[in-house]
Amino acid sequence: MSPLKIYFAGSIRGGRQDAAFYREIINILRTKGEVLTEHIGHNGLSPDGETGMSDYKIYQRDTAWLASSDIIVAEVTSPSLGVGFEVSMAVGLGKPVLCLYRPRPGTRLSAMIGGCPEVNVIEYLNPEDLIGKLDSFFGSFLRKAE
Ligand code: 6K6
Repeated sequence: MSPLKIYFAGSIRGGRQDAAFYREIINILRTKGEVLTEHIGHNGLSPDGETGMSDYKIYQRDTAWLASSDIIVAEVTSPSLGVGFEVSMAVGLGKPVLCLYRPRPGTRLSAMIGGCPEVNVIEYLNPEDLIGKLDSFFGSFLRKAE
């Protein structure tokens, strides 16, 4: 059986303050399948970084990866237009969507994510806490897919 293709989404131009969390989450997700977007966790990826790729090329590449994936996992604590767009696109394509969110005083998850029946949301405190929650989510996800 081919490995589960996981599209991981996390803020880039929305701000890189959670990049260390993205790296840890990607490492956990790699135990569940193939992560198509490992670059989201890279240290060198800054909001204004020069990549040599036009925005159009980035859009084409990422939307093609998203369309080819089996599941989208988005870290949504740090609000990002691009991540919101990807979540909405995944819902439109009928893909399973899992959003990961760290609740913090004074902020709330967008109602467009938390209120969407097609979006699964896992709240977590830190990567250690998330390991068990992802084990349980992917355990039941893979059982249903069988
Ligand atoms: C490097 C430095 C700045 O920009 C880059 C290259 N940009 C991107 N490379 C790869 N994926 C991108 C890029 N910009 C946006 N995305 C996609 O949108 C990713 O899949 C992220 O999940 C999401 C981030 O959106 P923003 O609005 O926070 O940038």
